Amino acid sequence: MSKKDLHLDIRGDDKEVAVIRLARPAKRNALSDGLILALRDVFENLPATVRAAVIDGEGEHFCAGLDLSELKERDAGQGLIHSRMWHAALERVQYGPVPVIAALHGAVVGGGLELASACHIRAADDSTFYALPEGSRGIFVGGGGAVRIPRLIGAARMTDMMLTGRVYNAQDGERIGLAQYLVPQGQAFDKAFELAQRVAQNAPLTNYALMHALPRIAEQPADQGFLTEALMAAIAQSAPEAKTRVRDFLEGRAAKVKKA
Ligand code: 1HE
Repeated sequence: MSKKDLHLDIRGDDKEVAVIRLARPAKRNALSDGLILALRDVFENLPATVRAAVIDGEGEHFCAGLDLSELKERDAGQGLIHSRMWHAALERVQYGPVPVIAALHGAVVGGGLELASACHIRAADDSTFYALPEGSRGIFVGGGGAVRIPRLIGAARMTDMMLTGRVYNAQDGERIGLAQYLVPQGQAFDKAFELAQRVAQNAPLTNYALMHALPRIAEQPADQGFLTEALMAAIAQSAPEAKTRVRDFLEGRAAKVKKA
């Protein structure tokens, strides 16, 4: 691995979008330890101009999951540490500095689906397919998938995927909530980049609330969730940027919501 397997490119007029590309196409972007650590490092060191990120994969597949060639020599203790390493890295994706949009195509399997599920939005093209082959390899998810994937599609569907090896195609994946956007083959990156540019225009505090407060509120008992929501709302609306944006709307300078 190392950084040669993970490319970072800062784009946009204001250098506001980080494009992070898994670049091991010969191994279908399988996630070696080095690649997982590089992902963690990249999210810990994004330039201050960056307001949103895109993750995609080079070649025909987004990601083939865990690099199975590194699995064979690990004992139980090492396996535990390894899984916690994935957790730490994917937590930097989910709870890092900026919203992350996954551009999906081809295989999104095993740890690849775990990575995609740590992102905030998933845009898939028609070639995408989703699977959790851990079941047939005699192993289990270890990159946070058992926590994040049921929150996207429900524990029943995840259980079915792992027990039976069921593969979802792009259309069914979008239908059940694995992706929020479905576009023709070859267009996932463009869609994800367009979304990232849109997300980058939001007030940073709104994006922060969506990344850091909303998932916690959604897990809280309603009574606590309402209070956390109120606290977050009060903080967000007190920001000078919120006041400017609301004034811009009231004085006719901001875009209206258009019918879909
Ligand atoms: C790999 C891996 C990998 C490919 N680790 N080397 N993930 C899986 O069980 C999925 C395993 N991979 C596949 O099912 C297929 O490779 C794909 C459907 C993704 C792509 O198929 P294809 O025909 O395009 O490629 P290929 O010929 O199978 O693979 C090309 C090369 O990549 C080949 O190596 P080569 O040296 O023979 O050229 C493959 O061995 C290699 N390769 N996938 C290592 N995953 C935190 S826990 C997470 C647990 C998991 O993720 S388990 C699920 C692992």
